Amino acid sequence: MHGLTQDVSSAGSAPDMGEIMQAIAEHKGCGTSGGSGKASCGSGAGQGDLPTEIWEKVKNHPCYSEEAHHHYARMHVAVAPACNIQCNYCNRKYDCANESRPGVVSEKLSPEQAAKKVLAVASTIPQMTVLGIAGPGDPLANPEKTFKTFELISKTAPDIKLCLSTNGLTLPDHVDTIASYNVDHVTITINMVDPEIGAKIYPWVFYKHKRYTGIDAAKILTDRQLLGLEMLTARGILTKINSVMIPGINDQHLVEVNKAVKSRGAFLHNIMPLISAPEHGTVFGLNGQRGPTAQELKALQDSCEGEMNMMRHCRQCRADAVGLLGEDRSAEFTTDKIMAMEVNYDMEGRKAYQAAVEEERVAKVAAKQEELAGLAGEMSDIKLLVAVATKGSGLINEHFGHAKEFQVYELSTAGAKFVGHRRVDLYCQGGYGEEDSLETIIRAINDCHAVFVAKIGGCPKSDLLKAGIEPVDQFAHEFIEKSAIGWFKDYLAKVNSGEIEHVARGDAAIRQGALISAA
Ligand code: CLF
Ligand code: SF4
Repeated sequence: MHGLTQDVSSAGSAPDMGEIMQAIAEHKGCGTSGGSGKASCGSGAGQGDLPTEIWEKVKNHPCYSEEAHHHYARMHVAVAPACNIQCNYCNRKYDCANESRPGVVSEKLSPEQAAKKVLAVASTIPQMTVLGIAGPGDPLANPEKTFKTFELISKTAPDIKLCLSTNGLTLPDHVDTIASYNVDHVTITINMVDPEIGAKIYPWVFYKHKRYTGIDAAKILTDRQLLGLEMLTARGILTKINSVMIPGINDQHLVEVNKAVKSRGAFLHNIMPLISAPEHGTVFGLNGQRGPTAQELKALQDSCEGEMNMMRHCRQCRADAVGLLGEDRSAEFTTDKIMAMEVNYDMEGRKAYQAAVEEERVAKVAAKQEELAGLAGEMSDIKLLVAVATKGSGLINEHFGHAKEFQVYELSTAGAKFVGHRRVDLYCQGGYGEEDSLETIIRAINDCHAVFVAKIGGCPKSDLLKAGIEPVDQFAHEFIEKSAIGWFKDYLAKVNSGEIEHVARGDAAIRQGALISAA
């Protein structure tokens, strides 16, 4: 099984990995397919698209591989409370908003409690493959606690990958320690490479015992972030860049950020929407700074995709998140509960479970390829979005009324491509439909032509139809991409025969409310 010991050996041959990383940086290698010019890699890259060494690192990391996120889970432990900078989208009462949704408060742990929690979760959720430290402040502003936690976990659960997310200010000071703990996935939040723009995002940074403000602060931050990135690349550590898209401040500039990080060997770029509401108490929230719409976010991600791998499945997790992305089980693992839990760390059982997951994955890819072959020769410029209710495993296996989010796929003659997700309020609360939540759902998926569900009641069905969104329940419990491609073939046939007219949909809303629940 892919374990840390294997990663150790690859991290040990750092010069080779450095070369590979450089090759990734130089490659615009996303092969284009079909007439669409669509990039075929990105976080959706598969085994054939990546060097073996890289594939081994990403294949069961739910954030670094879009495909893996349907099958594998991550967990965070909230061991790092302090922070050394101030972001205008952050309120320190809550978790670090560079990796979490605003308004979330995680339960803080000591490194020892964190190690126990990891064992408890790994015993219960065999597909949990990655442990991340992402707050609630900045992990590298709390280096003792962060590295002590990694040390304990690498001893007791050596098959779990270690992952870290940072604002980057002190990153260059810790790169060697990061490498020595075999942490081979690091996220840096980079929102600008121009200090003038940075001064609008960061009021201050605290560096070498001194507080800096304005352009001076932003200049120090960007220099340290880019230096840290280069140092990680030289050591063969995979890096993901998170950027918060802030309309009117850094939205256009993020294209430049994308180029800067790509040229320094970043593996993946994750452009996340600013989520900003007055009740979060942040500078941006109180100033009325808006977040992007779904179309604005997708357009920016699309424009960067020709340059490098884009992540579109980020859920802006809380600092104590547990489970598949989009399915947070942190409430099952509170400190009281884990301290009372019997831990049975069954490495063999975990391996067997993950082997079964791999078989399911292979079957899914084969089903998609088979259906895709049926699209060969179709000539059409139509591209449209569909929403899917899923509980994971790449299946349409969620009831419309139970969905807390919908995954969004773009369909074209090139196939089905994951392009995002939309969080919604549960439509079914206690077994009956709530009108307000249905309106919220329609706003969230208003840019989609259809919604695929395992089941749906008559009432929401007719309201969706009135809104121009086709509810599709005929593919219940089947693979998402295979079903979506099959439906799209029928759609094209109906357009070609004149039975229906293809009409473009409007924009959709990204939910902006205070997201304080675990889900
Ligand atoms: Fe955690 Fe981040 Fe590692 Fe993933 S989350 S430290 S890279 S294991 Fe993932 Fe969550 Fe998005 Fe982060 S979905 S917020 S990108
Ligand atoms: Fe808040 Fe994270 Fe920014 Fe620190 S780095 S101010 S915790 S969002």
